[in-house]
Amino acid sequence: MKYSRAFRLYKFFLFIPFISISMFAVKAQDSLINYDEAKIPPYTLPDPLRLADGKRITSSTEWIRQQRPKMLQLFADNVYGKLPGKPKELHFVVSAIDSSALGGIAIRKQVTVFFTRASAEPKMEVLLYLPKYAKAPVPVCMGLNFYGNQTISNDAGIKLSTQWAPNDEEKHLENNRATEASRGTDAGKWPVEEIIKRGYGLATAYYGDLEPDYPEGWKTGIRSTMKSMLDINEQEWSAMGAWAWGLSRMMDYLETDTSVNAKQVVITGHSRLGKAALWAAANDIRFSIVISNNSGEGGAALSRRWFGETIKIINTSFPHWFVAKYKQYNDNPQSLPVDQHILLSLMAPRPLYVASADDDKWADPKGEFLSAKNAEPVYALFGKKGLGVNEMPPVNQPVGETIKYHIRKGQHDMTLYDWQRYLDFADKQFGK
Ligand code: GTR
Repeated sequence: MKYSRAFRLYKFFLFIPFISISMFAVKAQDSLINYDEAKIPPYTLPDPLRLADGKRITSSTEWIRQQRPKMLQLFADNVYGKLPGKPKELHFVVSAIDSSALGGIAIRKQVTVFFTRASAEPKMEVLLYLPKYAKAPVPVCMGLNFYGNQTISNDAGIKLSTQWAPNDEEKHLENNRATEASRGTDAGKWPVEEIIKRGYGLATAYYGDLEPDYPEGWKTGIRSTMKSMLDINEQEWSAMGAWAWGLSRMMDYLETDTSVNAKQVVITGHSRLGKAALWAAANDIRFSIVISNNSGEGGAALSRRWFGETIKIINTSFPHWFVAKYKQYNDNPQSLPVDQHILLSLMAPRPLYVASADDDKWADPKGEFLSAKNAEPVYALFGKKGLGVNEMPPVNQPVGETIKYHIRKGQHDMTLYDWQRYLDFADKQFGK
């Protein structure tokens, strides 16, 4: 997104007139924002290898059997909430196929993922592009989008989203709905042709299909509509949980599509959707490569480092993103039993790419780097190499092996540069 963080926060407060937190709350937070390395108080990160009884684990088997489930549980209890499984009545309807999309290089499928037997709400619309001339099932990159499937490309065949969307002049979302003019307005984040030409498919869905992104969104999203089906109360999970859950349902569909190599699915997400992707991948090991693009606070960045966005700020601006208990750590991130390097450790031994942008101070690029760095001990249990450096690399110079990191020149965004690095990484990991 091109707007500054402050402006986008401002817009967020504007489009929800009934929001209880006033603009003054944002102003009051200014003093809570730090961009000075010298002012960061010392902090100690929890050790992912230390068991509750003080012993340290030394093998991948101990990690998988003993420590990993405990760490995952700590994130569920304190940060993201419970994550329910697949609903019994889940089913898919391929509603449209174009076998000559994007000027003839791709097949476009539009698939409705129904969460219940009834062919009505609640559902998620998945847009899938596949390289047309593939000789075998293809690897697929997947992730949620911010404004509706039609915004990711100018392809006129994409169905317009019918869900609630935030009003946005630049994206042409009006009266909380998509308009024809919204087509392709977020295409900069989705270089579909490039992905297809590299031999990958692309699957995406609008995150608002799962839960509209505002504090009361749970009332119309899956946390309410799927409540009895999933046997979970609305407040036992979070908006982040709802979005992560949708990513796993998208994976459920991909597993049924014979054109897709479901063993080679790359999960990705930008910013808040990067946070959702990380939470999805921590829970669901079917995602074989995990990519965090500028996910920041509550995503890849360390919470204990006082730089840019903080737990308190994120919980105040977006009270619905995480569970209520997370607010207990607003003034004391040190007391959180986990930190985000442990979330990244939950990806092990799968290849993990963490990316920052140098103008994206709000997301704390260094905190993202250090988080990836501190996931190395868990990867080492599997004999996997991490970043291989101790200092942040210069801009546009990726480092690392199974854990990779780059800091791109520029703003908070997901650009062609980022995608090219991710595809290079996937090629290497998949031996392409
Ligand atoms: C910001 C929020 C960030 C990030 C971002 C985005 O306003 O503070 O944590 O998620 O939104 O999603 O673009």
